[in-house]
Amino acid sequence: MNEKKQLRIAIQKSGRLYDDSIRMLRECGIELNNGLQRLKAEAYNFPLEVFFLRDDDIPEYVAGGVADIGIVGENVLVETQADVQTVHRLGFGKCRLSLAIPKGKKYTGVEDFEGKRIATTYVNVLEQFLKKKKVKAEIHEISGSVEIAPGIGLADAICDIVSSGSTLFTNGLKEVETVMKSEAVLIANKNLKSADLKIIERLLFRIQAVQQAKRNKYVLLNAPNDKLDLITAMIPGMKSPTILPLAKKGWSSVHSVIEEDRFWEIIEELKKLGAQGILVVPIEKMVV
Ligand code: PRT
Ligand code: ZN
Repeated sequence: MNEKKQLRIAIQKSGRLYDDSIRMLRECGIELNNGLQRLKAEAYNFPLEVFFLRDDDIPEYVAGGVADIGIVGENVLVETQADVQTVHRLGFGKCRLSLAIPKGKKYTGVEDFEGKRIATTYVNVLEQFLKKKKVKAEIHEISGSVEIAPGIGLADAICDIVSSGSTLFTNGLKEVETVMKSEAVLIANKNLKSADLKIIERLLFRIQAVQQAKRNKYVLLNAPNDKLDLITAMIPGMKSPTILPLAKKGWSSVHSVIEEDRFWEIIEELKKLGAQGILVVPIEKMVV
């Protein structure tokens, strides 16, 4: 392949987004040459150069053109207020930025934060939220271990990232308001040249194929011919199901694609309609 131009992508050096970012690239068929050196890596089968950075720096590096695109949590993107465009939601690194207070305290509503001290790393996001809610509070910026602030008398409440809630729980806190929901997003510099945009388009095409595949399953089943119409209506697939005659008279094999979300519901219906030998297989890539 004639690949002169390389797109530069910034991903987290280590931390919660690292594994999923690398996995996503791998699922897109992109292999990195020196992933272990962890400063810079090159893909040998795709025009991509990977920079490994701290997540907080990624939006600014992309805005400034040091990298062309990047993968970062929306929470960090909104906090840094970097002038970049969000190209695609990646579906991993899901979490929420929430306000939490000591477990024993009563909570009636967001107005309870009036005049209170709130510790957070996300000063800008919290400020915007409180402004929208017309609440005036004292925001204390701390860079790490925000969850211990109320316990040591540094704050009345915290605003921090929550995923399972166990950090809050073990620190005697309860979540009372969601400030924002977040997931990893693909961001891009706003002034990319058409050669870069073409590579992004190729990358996006692959990302979408991977995401689509994860949302769907391939299903194979045997159906009595007199129920074929009903059964194929249940599993319309991408265009229409494949129907092949079985060696056993009066029976057909039906192949189709079903969505993960409705998976069990559909399988139950198919069984009721007389489908037998139902096989469900994961899909690796799916291009619609
Ligand atoms: O070193 P660098 O600056 O690059 O990394 P970092 O330490 O700032 O970030 P990192 O690796 O912790 O998180 C990177 C991104 O992952 C965040 O910006 C979020 O978009 C996303 N993410 C998803 C999370 C979590 N889940 C998460 N649970 N980020 C942080 N946490 C922390 C949270 O701060 C709290 O301490 O996990 C704890 C809460 O988790 P639970 O499961 O106990 O609720
Ligand atoms: Zn960080």
